[in-house]
Amino acid sequence: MQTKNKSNGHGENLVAKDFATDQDVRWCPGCGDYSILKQIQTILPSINVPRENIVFISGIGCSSRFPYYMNTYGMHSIHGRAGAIVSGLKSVNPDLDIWMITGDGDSLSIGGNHLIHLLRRNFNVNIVLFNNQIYGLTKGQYSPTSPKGQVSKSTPFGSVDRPFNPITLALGSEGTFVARAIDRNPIHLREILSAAHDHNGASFIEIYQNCNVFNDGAFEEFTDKSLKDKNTLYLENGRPLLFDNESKGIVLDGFKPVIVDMDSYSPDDCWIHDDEDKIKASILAEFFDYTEERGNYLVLLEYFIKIRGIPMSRYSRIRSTFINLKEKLIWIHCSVVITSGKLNKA
Ligand SMILES: Cc1ncc(C[n+]2csc(CCOP(=O)(O)OP(=O)(O)O)c2C)c(N)n1
Ligand code: SF4
Repeated sequence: MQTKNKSNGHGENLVAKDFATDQDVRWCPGCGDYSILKQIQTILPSINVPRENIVFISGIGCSSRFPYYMNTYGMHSIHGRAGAIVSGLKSVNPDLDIWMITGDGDSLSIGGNHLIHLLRRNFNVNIVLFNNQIYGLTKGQYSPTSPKGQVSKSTPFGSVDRPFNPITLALGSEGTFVARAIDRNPIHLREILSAAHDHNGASFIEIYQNCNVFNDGAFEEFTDKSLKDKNTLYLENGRPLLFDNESKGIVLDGFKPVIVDMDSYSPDDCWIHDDEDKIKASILAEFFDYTEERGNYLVLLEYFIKIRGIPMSRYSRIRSTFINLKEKLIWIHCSVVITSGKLNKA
């Protein structure tokens, strides 16, 4: 992974630690958030964007403390509203490189409405959703991704709700880049973050993140040494769907994916991943999600889809009118963003 930036527009050679602040990181020891912070700081020197053009915007939650730890501009905003702020900022200043940091409670519960419209509008921004299947900051209530039956402080007898699958939600919201990664696989996570940044449109990454205090081991099937190969399939564009050291594969029986033993099949029989095929992405995301009926829980990592959408551009036309009409309002809004940044200029 390249960590040096050849040129960031100012002839600076930045490295990962240039993106760290002097703030004490206040996550619990062992929290998966640390890995995500580290991987984002690691890829930023290679994205070729000056630091003063980078903005991290979050809502509220443990994950949403993220902008404090980034030596870029940033805003730790209001619970669930990061999507609205990201949309507003990108529409008035399309040149900014905007990253939205959010949690499963923040963006799938109170902020669900903003998230789906941010995806639908396809602004060229990066949305990073830390999914720990719990509300961490408010000490362990169940969230919209908690599995049915989850015992938590707010569901002492087990949750009766059916969880969202963030991937099918993003696909259904017309997402043009939809991917899943996990905190415990840093190499893969960095690849996905870089690919998301390269995508011209709204990139959505769900990251499985362990909350070791309130929901420890939620993703153990995909991190435990003896289990992870059996349960994890890495999608690769143009490649057959193989996993468990290529001993298992996936073939299509009509429209139904079926897991097969590769003793009796060849890779040519398998489903070939096409990351521009939205219908197949939806089948993959739907079929391999956990359901009581199906009982299987094979997780798919990598991007499900990377299609060329039309990034939001008509807003730039509206923008000039808006600025003329509401100049003062725009300036108030922008100054909030700018003064809450923590860019330590060298
Ligand atoms: C309007 C509003 N409602 C509720 C809250 C309380 N609250 C703060 S964080 C949070 C949940 C955060 O969960 P998640 O997004 O999963 O983030 P995590 O802490 O797990 O990273 C809630 C309900 C709030 N701060 N503001
Ligand atoms: S409560 Fe959970 S999500 Fe929050 S910092 Fe601690 S381990 Fe991380």
